[in-house]
Amino acid sequence: TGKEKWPKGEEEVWKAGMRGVDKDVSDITKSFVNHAQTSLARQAYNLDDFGAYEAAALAARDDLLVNWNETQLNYTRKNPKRAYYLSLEFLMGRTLDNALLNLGLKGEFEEGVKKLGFNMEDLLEKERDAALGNGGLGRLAACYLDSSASQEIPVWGYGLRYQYGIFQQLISPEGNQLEAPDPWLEHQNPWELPRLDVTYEVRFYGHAERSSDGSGRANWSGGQEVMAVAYDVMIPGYNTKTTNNLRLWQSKPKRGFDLNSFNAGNYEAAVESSNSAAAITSVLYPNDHTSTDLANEATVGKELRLKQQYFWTAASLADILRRFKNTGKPITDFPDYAAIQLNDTHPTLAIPELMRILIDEEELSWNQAWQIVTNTFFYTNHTVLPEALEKWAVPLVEHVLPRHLQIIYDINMYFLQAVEKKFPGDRDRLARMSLIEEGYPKQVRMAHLACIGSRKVNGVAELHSELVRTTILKDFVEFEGVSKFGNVTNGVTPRRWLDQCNHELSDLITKTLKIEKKVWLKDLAKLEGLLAFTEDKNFREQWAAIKQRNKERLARHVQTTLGLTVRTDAMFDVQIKRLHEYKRQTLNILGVIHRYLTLKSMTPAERSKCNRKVVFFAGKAAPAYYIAKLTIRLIVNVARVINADADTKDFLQLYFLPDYSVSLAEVLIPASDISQHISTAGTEASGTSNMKFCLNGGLLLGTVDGANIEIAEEVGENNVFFFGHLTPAVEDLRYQHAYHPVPIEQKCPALAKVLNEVSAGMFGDGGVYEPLLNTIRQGDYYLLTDDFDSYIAALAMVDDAYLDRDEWIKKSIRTTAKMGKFSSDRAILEYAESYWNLEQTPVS
Ligand code: GPV
Repeated sequence: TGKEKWPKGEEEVWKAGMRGVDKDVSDITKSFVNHAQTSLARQAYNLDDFGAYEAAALAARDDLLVNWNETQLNYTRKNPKRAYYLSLEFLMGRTLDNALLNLGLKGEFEEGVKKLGFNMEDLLEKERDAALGNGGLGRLAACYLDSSASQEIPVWGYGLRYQYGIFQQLISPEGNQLEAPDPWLEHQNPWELPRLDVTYEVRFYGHAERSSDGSGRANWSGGQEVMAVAYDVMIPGYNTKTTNNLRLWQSKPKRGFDLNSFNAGNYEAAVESSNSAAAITSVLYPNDHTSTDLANEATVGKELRLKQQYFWTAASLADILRRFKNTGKPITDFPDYAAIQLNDTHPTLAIPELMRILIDEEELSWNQAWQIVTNTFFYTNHTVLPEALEKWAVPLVEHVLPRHLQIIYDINMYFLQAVEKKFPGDRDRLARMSLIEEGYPKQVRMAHLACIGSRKVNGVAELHSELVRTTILKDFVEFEGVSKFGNVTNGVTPRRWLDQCNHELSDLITKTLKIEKKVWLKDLAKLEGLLAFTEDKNFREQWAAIKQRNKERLARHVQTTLGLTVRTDAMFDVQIKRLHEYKRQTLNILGVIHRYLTLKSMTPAERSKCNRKVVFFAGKAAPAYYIAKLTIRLIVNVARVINADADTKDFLQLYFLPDYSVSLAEVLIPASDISQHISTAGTEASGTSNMKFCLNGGLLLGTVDGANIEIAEEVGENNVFFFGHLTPAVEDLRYQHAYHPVPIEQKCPALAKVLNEVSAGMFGDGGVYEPLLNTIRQGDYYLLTDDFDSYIAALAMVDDAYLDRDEWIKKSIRTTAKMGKFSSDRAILEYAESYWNLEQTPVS
């Protein structure tokens, strides 16, 4: 295009002042020392490991910013269609190691800090996790950001800048979970860029008055106005300049305090209104898989959560629209330039909000506005569990967002008219499909709103997407046609979940495949080349030795953090995920007790032939989820008893590792021989940790559920351990439990024996656990009594397989080799191509 005119001042003076990305160790040490000296006001005399981490982070951040600036300028110039990923959760974990990996500067930084007297591994440990999420849903968002940038796709994330992330989990001496706050912003956060000039006003409450001119417009005024301030987090791609953006909103009072109240001498009320504005982004809600009406929150808690959702969607939409308007295109072109992905129903208010802007502010007709909306949004569903489907009480929505309730009712009216036209006289269908559920109070069904307001809807694994089509959204498939309802099987980023967390294995793979790491880490199907080496004894030995060192690393971690000694000459069996009845940690712990009782009943000679095993659990329970907390308590107390039993402790150890996090997962996953993904069939939408374990050569013990099925399809059924009833049987089994219950002693004597030992106090006061045990004895909604025997049989098969160590290692290699499909690069490219219609836009 020839030379462009320099924007301002003297080009040479500008250019002389600009930095590039550091390349040499000497540039890096210079930048490090410079930051220690000026940004941190420290010197060699008083720089500790934490300060050194901060100096390294600031040096890396400068490099990221160079690329970030170029990427954003490139996007502005080329103006490609962009996607916006709206998620209430981004479970990022630590950043420094990932930033250096993606910049290609790991080695240089390591050498640089060594010259300055530090050890990189120690510095990395000083970083605190950014834990703005609960579990799989939030971590998926983080993997997708990494893959978008790595694949050079123009995607921005939008979320909230919570002052407090997911709570810190403590375990009391009795085994109870205690929650402590996570003030992660206590120290300065080098990974964000405050954009104090990027602000929007967001309104709550007030009144909405429809105009009398028949235009359908309304005027919404009064109420509370809160400011949204942007904080940008740089998202570097792997081995590319592309560095995308994650914009997090923080709330603040519109004015420091309400001058009117202040003048009237009511100082307290003035301060209170500013408190309530700040409260909006104060804390991440710790309820996973729970709609607010089950979250045991007071009305204030529910209202605050609704305000969070609206605050975030309103600020994000205003920002997206401002960016679009800067291009000068007509508003009707909006869907050609912006695709908005709704990560679950949490951002669904974006649908009525965009309608409001288009109708009340842009003065479009209803039909024009609806046309734009339904070509802009895409909705991902992450669960079919009824209790997790979001609903908001109509009176609450009316109070907080009066104009949006009007719009929701209008959407519903036009929608139900159309349904009635297609299915005349089918009143049941209308009631089932309505956006409003009848009752006291009436409720807005957010999944229905997200569905009809979106261009496409997807589930997160094949089975789950089929269940979406045939259960919760069946009527909508019949009404709108099946082609709107698709599947994008989840994925995980191989950068963090293989190269970073298991660099020895990654190096062995590179050496063996003779393919550059930067190639196969972005084209994970290349792992298949490992299959050719399963018969290579030397390769198998190296493979096994790395697993062993990863176990030792985990054992060291447990030793230093908990003071406990874990034996490493044993099979490591791991279940790490949020505590939830459907995930059936209870099945696992009852299986452990069964194993313990079996070992106890053996002679020493019999025992000595048994497989040695260490079982690990980790995971948080929602603070109000009583049964989940009781499960933790049982695990901790079983561990206390069996780890102290001299008869069995050489053969069975059990640990509950507190405060599960991304960083802890990075140590646990590479150390696992077998991991458990044992949800009742049809309940786990996908699972993503199953993919991480298998990518690291851990085998899978699981039910025929979620992405387990697709993993087995890839690695072959003889390399996974499946058990339990299948999805189609579940409904029937539940019916049997409800109407023809069989006493547990009759149905499953092995399980009955375990429950009786718990009741009788083998692990401390048995009475404590009655409410947990009763969920199995009565109702047994998650079908433990149906699956227990086949679970125990599957565990025995795992033991047998492990005894043939050579064959086990082959299975492990085959598993890793066939995991290419589960890269989040594949998933994000599917969204970009089949949903958003985006193109790769490299920095030129
Ligand atoms: I809904 N998921 C989650 O972590 N939290 C939630 O509130 C809901 C869903 C999870 C699913 O349980 C997993 O199966 C899935 O892999 C993950 O979302 C990402 O899709």
